[in-house]
Amino acid sequence: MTEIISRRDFMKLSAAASAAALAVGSCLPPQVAQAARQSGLLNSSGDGFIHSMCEMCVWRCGLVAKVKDGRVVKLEGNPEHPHSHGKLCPRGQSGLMNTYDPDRVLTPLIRVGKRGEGKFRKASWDEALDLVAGKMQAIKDQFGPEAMVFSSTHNLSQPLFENLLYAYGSPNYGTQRSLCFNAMIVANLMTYGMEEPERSYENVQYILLTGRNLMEAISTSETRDLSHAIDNGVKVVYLDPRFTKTAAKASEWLPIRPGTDLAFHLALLAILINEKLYDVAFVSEHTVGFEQLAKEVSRYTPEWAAQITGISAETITRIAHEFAAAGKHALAHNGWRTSNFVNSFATQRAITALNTIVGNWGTILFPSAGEESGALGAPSQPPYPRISALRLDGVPWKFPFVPLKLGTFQELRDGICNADPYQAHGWFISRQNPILSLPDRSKTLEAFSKMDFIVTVDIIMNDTAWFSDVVLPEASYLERYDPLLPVGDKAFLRQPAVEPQGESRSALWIYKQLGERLGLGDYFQYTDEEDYLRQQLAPVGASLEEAKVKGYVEMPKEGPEGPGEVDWNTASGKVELYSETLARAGFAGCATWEEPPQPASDQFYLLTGKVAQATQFGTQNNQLLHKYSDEQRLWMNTQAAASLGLADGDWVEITSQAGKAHSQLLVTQAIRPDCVYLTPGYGHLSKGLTTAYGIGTCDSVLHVTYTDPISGSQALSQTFVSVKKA
Ligand SMILES: Nc1nc2c(c(=O)[nH]1)N[C@H]1C(S)=C(S)[C@@H](COP(=O)(O)OP(=O)(O)OC[C@H]3O[C@@H](n4cnc5c(=O)[nH]c(N)nc54)[C@H](O)[C@@H]3O)O[C@H]1N2
Ligand SMILES: Nc1nc2c(c(=O)[nH]1)N[C@H]1C(S)=C(S)[C@@H](COP(=O)(O)OP(=O)(O)OC[C@H]3O[C@@H](n4cnc5c(=O)[nH]c(N)nc54)[C@H](O)[C@@H]3O)O[C@H]1N2
Ligand code: SF4
Ligand SMILES: [Mo]
Repeated sequence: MTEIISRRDFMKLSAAASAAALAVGSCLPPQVAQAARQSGLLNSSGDGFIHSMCEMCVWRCGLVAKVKDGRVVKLEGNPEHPHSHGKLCPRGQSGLMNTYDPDRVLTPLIRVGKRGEGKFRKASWDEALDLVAGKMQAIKDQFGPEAMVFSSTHNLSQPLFENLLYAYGSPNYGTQRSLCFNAMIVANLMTYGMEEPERSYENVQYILLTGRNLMEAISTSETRDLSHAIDNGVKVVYLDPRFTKTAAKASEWLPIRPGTDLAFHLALLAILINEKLYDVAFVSEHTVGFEQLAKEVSRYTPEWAAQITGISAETITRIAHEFAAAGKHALAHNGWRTSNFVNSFATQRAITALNTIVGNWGTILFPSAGEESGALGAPSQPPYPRISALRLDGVPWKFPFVPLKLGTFQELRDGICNADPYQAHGWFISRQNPILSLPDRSKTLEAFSKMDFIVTVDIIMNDTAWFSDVVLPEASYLERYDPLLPVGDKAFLRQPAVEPQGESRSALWIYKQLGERLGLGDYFQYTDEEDYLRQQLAPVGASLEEAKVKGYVEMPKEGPEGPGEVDWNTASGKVELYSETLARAGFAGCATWEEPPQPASDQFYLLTGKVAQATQFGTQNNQLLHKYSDEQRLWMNTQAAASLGLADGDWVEITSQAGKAHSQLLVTQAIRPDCVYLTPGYGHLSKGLTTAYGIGTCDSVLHVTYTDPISGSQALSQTFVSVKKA
């Protein structure tokens, strides 16, 4: 079967693939309808409701899928899920078209043309898996396991992906976290000894949001909590160079100069400390390093911060007093994707210090129950082989504070390009679209060109799949099982609502097949997906049948921790406002001003930021969401446009140190005059995305790679561009 696939044939292929049933392996997909009927979820004509989890973003809200005649016809929120509370966001409601996207890849594909040309032939699973395992083994034998790079963005089958990579023996694991929230995570680890505290809005009276655009960059539960707080009259101060939907809902919008949030927070710390407006008892009982912090910040006056941030000294002083008056009921939100500048780690340290000195632990902040799967079981497996090879991204020798497992993805990519400290030869990618999500797309394509072999697991022909040698089709989230996800005192189930289309298979199945072919079967000791879930459920004493009916099982409860009981997992066992560990490594021990670079007078800061109708670089081909998406335009301030002689709707050329792009202009007051903004997720390269291809421009073409030396985060607002009429 050597069919060459052109763009036109692509849809035909997807349909044709579902006809060819290939018998492979030991764990065939479950007969969904039959199983659901036996559990009483579907009636005799195959209609009913199945509880499962959304996967349109990483928040994974609980959902209820309405099934009719073997098709999902409607998705609703599961009222018992702590994220969705019975409601899904627009992306979640559009999840049907994730499954019924006409561009779904429904059979394994093997490249036959040049990379990026989009010519593939269909293959059986046996052929594709043998090929992938064979290439991986050959790379390992010739160059060592470190020559194979693995990358994946947070997903439920990731523990099995990690089994594959660590059992294979590679240190090179790239995740989205350095593009996302490493700055926050590493600052929290250095301050509190935990990745991310839980935030409760129940007792909040004052909220300071630093670029956390919760009304568009949605996390359903927290977006709802913020909305309720606003309804209840809680004051919300929002810092963002753009007037976003959150700015529109906030009590006060402060269009701060990009990269200067650190100065703003240092000035707040100075006022609270100099005027003794902090929680003395909490500070003396639970923290170390207050004296060093007080000494450091005393020089950061509101007047000093005003000329840096563009926010007046009066406003800064007023906000400091309001924040202090709310005391332990005040929240300085540390944001998620605050990796805006190379000083983001320092900014995050200042934010953690502000929360600490008002003593909001136990009122607003709590230790995270997280996604700890401790109470769940897992198949037994041998220990991983010892990995002695260096990572390609310089963690830990160049980046001593980046946790080994998180790594820094953009540096890993540069390590590939520069063969530093050695040449990588293969790349295994799952549920990730690095061609668009990494900064500087031409560098990412260069890294791809260095590879002897690239394999991608996806559900559609995303840009990364388009540039791969083998594409392995995962069943969509409405068609498959995944490992259980603990949320609070429950473990939630993803189960198939409908049969997987074509030859698509769960990742649990795909990784096991590859593991077995690589002689690593001991790391995949489950017969099929249901067996894996039963092994997870065994210690909890709950049955899979119960999970299928309710969509979750109860987990053993842990009591709530008050501030006195929090287990600060830091070197001192307390909250570290000053860190000896950081100081010993030659970094500032506490939050200290670090001057960010600035654009030249004829340049702009290039901002990026989420919109409610899309998730990252993976949903633009969803036909429902596409219908409701805005046209992508380059936002430019009215005054700036006038001074360049540009008008609304003009086509412009945008140039950075990394590349060039073209866009139509949106002239607006909703952005600072020194900034421009592009919505990410446009400018797809894959012609296999028949809905999204050819629309808009890719902001990653422009992004220059800059890495925060402490947290390893990519500085996504630190790209400066010039704009002229095209
Ligand atoms: N609808 C939707 N929701 C999502 C996602 C999605 O793709 N779509 N993605 C999810 C993920 S993975 C994440 S990480 C979160 C991200 O959640 P957020 O971090 O809230 O989202 P972003 O839009 O990346 O960035 C927020 C804002 O930061 C502003 N900004 C840029 N530079 C600066 C600066 O220097 N200072 C300040 N104060 N602001 C600045 C931008 O203008 C932008 O409006 O959203 C999650 N939720
Ligand atoms: N310019 C710019 N760059 C950014 C950001 C930005 O705002 N602007 N945001 C940054 C942030 S916060 C993050 S988190 C990263 C995210 O960027 P990535 O980590 O690359 O993640 P996504 O873009 O969400 O890519 C998800 C991929 O998974 C595929 N997919 C969807 N469902 C499934 C499934 O069920 N199974 C499998 N196997 N695949 C599936 C999609 O088709 C898509 O190809 O990007 C970062 N980069
Ligand atoms: S926030 Fe929206 S897209 Fe994300 S999991 Fe929830 S419903 Fe799905
Ligand atoms: Mo993210």
